[in-house]
Amino acid sequence: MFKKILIANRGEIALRVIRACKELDIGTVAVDSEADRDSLHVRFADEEVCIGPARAAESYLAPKRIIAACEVTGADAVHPGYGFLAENADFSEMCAASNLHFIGPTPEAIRAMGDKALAKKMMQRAGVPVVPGSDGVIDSFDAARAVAADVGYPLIVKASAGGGGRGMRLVKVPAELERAFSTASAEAQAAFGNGEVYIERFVLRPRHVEIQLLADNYGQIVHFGERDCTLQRRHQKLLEESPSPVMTPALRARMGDAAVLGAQHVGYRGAGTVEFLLDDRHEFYFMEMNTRIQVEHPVSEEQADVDLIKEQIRVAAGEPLGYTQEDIKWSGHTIECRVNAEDPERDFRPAPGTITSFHIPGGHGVRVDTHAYAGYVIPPHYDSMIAKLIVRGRSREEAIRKMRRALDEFIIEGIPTTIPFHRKVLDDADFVSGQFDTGFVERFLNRDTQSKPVKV
Ligand code: MV4
Repeated sequence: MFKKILIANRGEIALRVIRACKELDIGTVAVDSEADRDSLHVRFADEEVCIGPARAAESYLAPKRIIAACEVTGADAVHPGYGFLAENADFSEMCAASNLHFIGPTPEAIRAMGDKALAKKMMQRAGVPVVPGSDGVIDSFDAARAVAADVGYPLIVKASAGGGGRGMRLVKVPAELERAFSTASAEAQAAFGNGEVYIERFVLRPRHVEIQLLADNYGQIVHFGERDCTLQRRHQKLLEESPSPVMTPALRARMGDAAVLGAQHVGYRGAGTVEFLLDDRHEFYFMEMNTRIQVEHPVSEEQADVDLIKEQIRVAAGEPLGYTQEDIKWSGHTIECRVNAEDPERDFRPAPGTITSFHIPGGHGVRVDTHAYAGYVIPPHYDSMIAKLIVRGRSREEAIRKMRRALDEFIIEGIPTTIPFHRKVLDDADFVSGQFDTGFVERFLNRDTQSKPVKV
């Protein structure tokens, strides 16, 4: 097992990893920027190294500074968390070259899944359902026109180097194709230094459902069921839940098997997530694979009663899984609300500042993952998420009631947060029914008046 892990991240995820390390008797090194010296991850780690100024490019995104911090402290492994360097194949190679274990998949897997067109091809070859479209990237408008005639409209042009909603163009009619193809490619070239694009049929009113995976170094892979992340705004997830309100045991088995099959095909190791689009006919299609632990991992932890970070560290250290798919059981219902320092009344504008009072909800089935506290100053340089509120109940109805109660108890003063937004969503008839798609949040926000709160 590792002796000392350096956590190359900040905020709640840094704290989350430190907690797992403590329970595994592994030493911890926190790194921080000059803007994060008062952060809780620094307080709770065994050691701290300040790696640079507030600007992420000179601190959390600076591979050399992080590797230097490992060398001075004698850390033997690096946990990248999510964001920052978590899906940077070059960084994982630099770690290996410095005799450091990067806690994550191989650089080859990170690279392959980061190339969205290649990832889709590999998944298709493995037998995972994909959205009908071009066979890989398209290099001319003539080729695009030929594919479009086959695929039909509406269609979507996606950047190979994009992902997470970046570099996409919806094309409703043939007349829009040429512009969409050239602007998508030019934008991708400017944003990612790679102008390659591919084409897919546009799946109407889908849900976003993803499968949590864990693979050891010996080819054993299990899944921990799904998370429904349909509730998003501009590709930012706001609320996640498990099970998906539209899931059936048969669909879960098929989706879980598909995700495991795809991961086996790419020789996957570690924790990962396969994202699917799910249409209204219960057909699902591979969307992307995330080669990191995700923000919403606690939903699966609560649902399947597992500490995914500890498991991720164990398999990275070379331990075999030690259990099979049949050993994994899920029960009840889990919901997570992301609490962001943003003003829902002002287009969710980030609102950093000082938290003057902070009271965390508690009670049975309530979990809060946060690095914030009363008096904490939220720096303006990073992500605006300050807490995750996770509740579980025996049923979706019980979880909704518990979430309403917990949101009412969560007191944060000094800055605006997304708590009032979540509270309204939890009263919404369409949310409560479970019958919604990725357009829910936009429709909800554009409504003149909120519908009467519904009981569950
Ligand atoms: C799609 C799609 C419809 N059809 N692909 C958005 C994020 C990126 N991972 C892919 N995305 C989409 N791809 C096809 N062929 C609709 C979306 C999409 C979406 C997906 C999941 C959650 C929210 C979304 C919001 C808008 C568009």
